[in-house]
Amino acid sequence: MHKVSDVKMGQDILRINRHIASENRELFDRHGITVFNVMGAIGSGKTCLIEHAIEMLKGEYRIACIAGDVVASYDSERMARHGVPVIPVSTGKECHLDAHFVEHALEDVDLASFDVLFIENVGNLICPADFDLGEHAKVVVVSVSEGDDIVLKHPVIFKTADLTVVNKVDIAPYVGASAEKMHKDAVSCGSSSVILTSCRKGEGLASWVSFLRSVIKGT
Ligand SMILES: Nc1nc2c(ncn2[C@@H]2O[C@H](COP(=O)(O)OP(=O)(O)OP(=O)(O)O)[C@@H](O)[C@H]2O)c(=O)[nH]1
Ligand SMILES: [Mg+2]
Repeated sequence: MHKVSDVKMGQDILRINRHIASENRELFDRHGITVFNVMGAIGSGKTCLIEHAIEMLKGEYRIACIAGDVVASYDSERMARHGVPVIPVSTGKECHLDAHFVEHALEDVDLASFDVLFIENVGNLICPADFDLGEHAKVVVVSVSEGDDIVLKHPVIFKTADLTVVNKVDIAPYVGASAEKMHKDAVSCGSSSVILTSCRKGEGLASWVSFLRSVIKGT
């Protein structure tokens, strides 16, 4: 027979995570590194947006990436093709990164060798919202192909977002989705700022980079 007791696991895990995240943030600040936590739906375009960001910013800043995924090698290879160091973090079965994963990923890395760190989180609109990684800005990416009710179905993550990116607007007419509705919904959920993009057509990428620059200069 098992004894049933009242163990509040979730609370402890989140408290410990907040503690490690604040240590990560102190470390980043000490080294002058600006960190972006790029969260969002599976296949919404997180890696594509990071690849564009690397191309547009690598002349000005030294960039590094953490590619977090259940199997991280695919995205890390894509990022590395742009000539930046990438640390793959394969979570196995975990559906989000936590601050401890990030702490370990950076153990053997020279923190003086880069100024900007992109962390691609595992594709998921639920659990990543609970786990601070020590970043300076949270970005949430969705695309029109998830359906234009996706934002209202996952309000918590959009509430935490410093920026929501509604991507793949080029295919909105073909999937019967309204990118404008998604924009309005993200604002109503509390997202600080929202942009519409198409990585395929290059639309909105200037706004994407201008958001990144504003965070980098503000930290
Ligand atoms: N039509 C269209 N396709 C896009 C756009 N952005 C990305 N894609 C395609 O969507 C697919 C997924 O893009 P990724 O960048 O891998 O998406 P992701 O969010 O990183 O995916 P996961 O890491 O697997 O969750 C790829 O085939 C991209 O080429 C876009 O703006 N328009
Ligand atoms: Mg990806």
